[in-house]
Amino acid sequence: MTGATSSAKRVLLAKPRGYCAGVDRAVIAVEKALELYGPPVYVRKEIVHNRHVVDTLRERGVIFVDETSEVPEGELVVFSAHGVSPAVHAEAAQRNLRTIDATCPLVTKVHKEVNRFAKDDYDILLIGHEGHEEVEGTAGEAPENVQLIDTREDVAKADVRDPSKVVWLSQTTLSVDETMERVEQLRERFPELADPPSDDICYATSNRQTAVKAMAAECDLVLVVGSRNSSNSKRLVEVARQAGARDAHLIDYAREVDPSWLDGVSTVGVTSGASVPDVLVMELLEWLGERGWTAVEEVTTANEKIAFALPRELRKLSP
Ligand code: 2E7
Ligand code: F3S
Repeated sequence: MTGATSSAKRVLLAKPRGYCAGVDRAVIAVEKALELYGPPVYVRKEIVHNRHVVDTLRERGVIFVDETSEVPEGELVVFSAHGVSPAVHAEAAQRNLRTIDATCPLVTKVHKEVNRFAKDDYDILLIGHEGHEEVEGTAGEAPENVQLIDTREDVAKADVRDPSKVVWLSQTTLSVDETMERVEQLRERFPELADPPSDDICYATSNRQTAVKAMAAECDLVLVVGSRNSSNSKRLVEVARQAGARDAHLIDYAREVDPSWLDGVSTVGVTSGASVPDVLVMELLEWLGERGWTAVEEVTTANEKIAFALPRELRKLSP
């Protein structure tokens, strides 16, 4: 970079960023439920892991609960985009709850893979983050067959009955590169390890990582809009750093930017996680604009056109 351009303030804006098709569908499902049935609508866990989305829906009459046992008998409950185990469905049925399942279809696909491999009596090594709702739901499809592989230590601890019948599957929102490393470590232990029939890391996760990677090396600072509990958003911060960004931070709102992060910075990269409404990114651009970062250049690595039909419980009600 020349001296002249290196001191110029500019923003590189990643595309794709923000809402994926599964989040769009899940948020619309809750909005439709509010419209059709009126408040309160219960949602088990955060519908998506975004503070702004959750706070806004709460203001409109959504009650977020941790477990279906907290939902009064006979009421309506929406299951979050991250998916639920069969045990949760069974508990809801037992309590006579009406349900709308907003599980992302790409998570349902992984649940089906678990069932298929469990039926063939495979040991399933599920790469994912301990405690994340998605892996709890996915593992819950066949708890006897699934072992969670989070850290490198978990690779060493994995215990399979027949090394010729073992497959790896994964959470949808992991770092693509780190997952491949974990697979290689697993394959060293289990050379006959089978691959999933198709990618489990979803298109939105990998596209957002590709976009941030494309611009990271040019950035003095990357700001990722997303919440602390959002796996895919956190991965974008890590990927930005690994791909050469000098610094990277996760923020929910523009007001959380620490002005000291901008000291000596000319190029700021901006992106957002799959659960983040674009209005939050626009507010960040405005905030940066007020401080001299008015030149915004979009860095596009893919054009996403994918959309999902609403959950079937809502489709039935549509004319
Ligand atoms: C559902 C699934 O809500 P998020 O921030 O969730 P993560 O999994 O990244 O914490 O993002 C959207 C989303 C991603 N994956 C929703 Cl399974
Ligand atoms: Fe689904 Fe991927 Fe979004 S799993 S909810 S499309 S991040």
